Parts: sequence; structure tokens; C-alpha cells
Amino acid sequence: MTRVVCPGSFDPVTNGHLDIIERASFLFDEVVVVVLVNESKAGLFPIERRIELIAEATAEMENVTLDSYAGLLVDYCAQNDIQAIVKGLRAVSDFDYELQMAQMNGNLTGIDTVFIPTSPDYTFIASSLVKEVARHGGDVNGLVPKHVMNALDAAFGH
Ligand code: COD
Repeated sequence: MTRVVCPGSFDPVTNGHLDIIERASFLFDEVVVVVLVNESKAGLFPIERRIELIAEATAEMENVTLDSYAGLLVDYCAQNDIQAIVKGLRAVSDFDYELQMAQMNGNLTGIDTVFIPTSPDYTFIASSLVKEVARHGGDVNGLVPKHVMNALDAAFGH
């Protein structure tokens, strides 16, 4: 049985993230989506709320489970019998950083990273841009699920 992790900040989860999670769920036996806690970055949504938003979006994906973790991703993987890290790749700009992280993680414990190319429809989507657009009342329809749109509206008081 192959258990993989899809790590991220997910602040909030976008349709780009969900596309990668769903495709990973077709490829592997079990997918654990882990919200990594970055203590130096507060973020918009508390960790528990990010997990709720992912849970609602992945409710139909039967082999997807959710968790959060503060620490090194490789330690989470070792503690939870995870065989590989799954990452989405948007563009060449992602590649440099993701390759470096993949190699660092591999160097730490030997764990491998599997890259899934983003779908063309989602290449430009990033949580940070979605928040910027939503903060100013712009339309994020199609970039995030409806319940995430509602959560963004509530967070920004629209
Ligand atoms: N299409 C496809 N994939 C996407 C898209 C999109 N539109 N948007 C994001 N993704 C994928 C990317 O693979 C990305 O890595 C992942 O989703 C998560 O994205 P974010 O923006 O939610 O999360 P990041 O990039 O802030 O997360 C970085 C991590 C938390 C994964 C990373 O910093 C980490 O592993 N931290 C843990 C601490 C650690 O172990 N550090 C040492 C690393 S060497």
C-alpha cells in the first residue's frame, strides 16, 4: 500500500491544490493532506479552519485524509509511514524552489518527491493571489470552491 503526503499552507485551499490532491488520490492508495504550521507566518485562516475548508472540498475523495503538523515534513513522513511527497508544479519558477526542497528532503531521509504538473486551467492560481483579489472585492469564482469563496467574503467582511 502506498501512502503519500500532499503538504502545503492551504491558506486557503484552491482549485489548483484540489486538482493535484484528486489526481494523487487516483494514483496512490492513500493521500494525507497535511497543513504545515509556519510559526513565523500567521496567515489569513487559522489551521483548524484551513482543515475544515479542505475537508469540505475533499469529502467525496474516499482515500484522502487530513492532518496538520509543525516541524520538518520529513519527520512527519517518518512518523506516519509516508512513502513519498506529492507536489504540484505550476511553472519554471516553482521548479527551482521545489527541486531544492525535494533534494533537501531526499538528503535528510531518502524520501522521494513526485511532481504532478498543474492542469492548464489552474497554472496561475496561488492562494496568495486569491487572497489579494478577494481582499479587494474581486471575483475569485472558478479559482476556489464556493464554500471557500464564502469563507473569504466573511474573512474580508464583504
Ligand atoms: N496548481 C498546482 N499545484 C499547486 C497550485 C496550483 N495552482 N498551487 C499550489 N500548488 C501546490 C504546490 O506543489 C505547492 O507546493 C503546494 O501545492 C502547496 O502550496 P501552498 O501555497 O499551499 O503551500 P506552500 O508553498 O506555502 O508550502 C510549502 C511547504 C509547507 C510544503 C514547505 O514549506 C514545507 O514543506 N514546509 C515544512 C517545513 C520543512 O520541512 N522545511 C524544509 C523543506 S526542505
